[in-house]
Amino acid sequence: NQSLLLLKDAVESGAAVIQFEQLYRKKPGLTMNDCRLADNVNKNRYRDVLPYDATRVIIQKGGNGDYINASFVNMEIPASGIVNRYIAAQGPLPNTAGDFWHVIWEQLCTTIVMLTTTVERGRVKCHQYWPRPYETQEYNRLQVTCLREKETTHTAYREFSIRDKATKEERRVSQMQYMAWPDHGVPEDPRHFIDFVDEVRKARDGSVEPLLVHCSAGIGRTGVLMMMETAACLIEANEPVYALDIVRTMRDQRAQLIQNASQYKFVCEAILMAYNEGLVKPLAEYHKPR
Ligand code: PTR
Ligand code: PTR
Repeated sequence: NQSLLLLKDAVESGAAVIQFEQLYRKKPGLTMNDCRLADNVNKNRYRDVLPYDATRVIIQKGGNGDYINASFVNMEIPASGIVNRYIAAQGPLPNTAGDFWHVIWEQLCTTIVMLTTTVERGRVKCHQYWPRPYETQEYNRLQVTCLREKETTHTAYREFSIRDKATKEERRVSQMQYMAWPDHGVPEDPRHFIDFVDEVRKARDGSVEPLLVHCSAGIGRTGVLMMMETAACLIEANEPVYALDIVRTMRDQRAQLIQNASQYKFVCEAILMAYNEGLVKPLAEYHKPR
């Protein structure tokens, strides 16, 4: 894969980081007005991290207005015909946790990928928006129950049922949390991260619904994960991986994705590692009996 040889050179020479820093963080000409309306400002965790009007996720029947700080991001894998769909979101606030569950319900999400802990170095990064094991919490029309929870050193897996009180319809949603990754930083171990992204790909496989990815602001760590999954799919499809184009395509849909050069360098190195060590497994292999 010629593009990866070029990427390797660019990472090693430092050119990759320089090119990354020259990219726009926000696509010129796209408006961000709805997020600034009086009813919506207190639904943003950070004043400087906002969704474009064009790609923001609109809540239909949440009961608390139609705004949430979340964006649709679609990443196409040419040739294979696959479009990986995402909703990139900030970590819910106490006043937006209900809106968050309504998005999951309305957009038919089956998997939540959480890339932050609720508190980091004494600061709240994300509201604990889900109920504890075996407990149920109500969010407007929706009743959410935590069915199970399994923690490892770096990750936590939880399963929820969501029930619409009006229609009695019930669905399952799983949450995969990666815990070894402070904001503004990079994961402690690229291998753990590559394995985690592999788990995410397995969880997504076969479903066309958007994967809901969030961290604290919904730009840094969320962008790294989306880029890694996109690159893994491109490698699998034998398509070139043009790293800067991936960032640009993502930022045309949510501003500032991938927060800093160290995160960009990290994800480029993880992509190269995954490729060189054959860590990207064809998705078909997951379905073989073990
Ligand atoms: N810049 C942030 C704001 O505008 O709200 C404040 C902020 C600063 C938030 C640092 C998070 C920060 O990260 P850390 O908790 O890692 O210092
Ligand atoms: N104003 C905050 C800051 O610059 O610190 C916004 C911010 C916070 C940006 C966290 C990115 C952050 O990281 P992540 O998107 O990975 O949660």
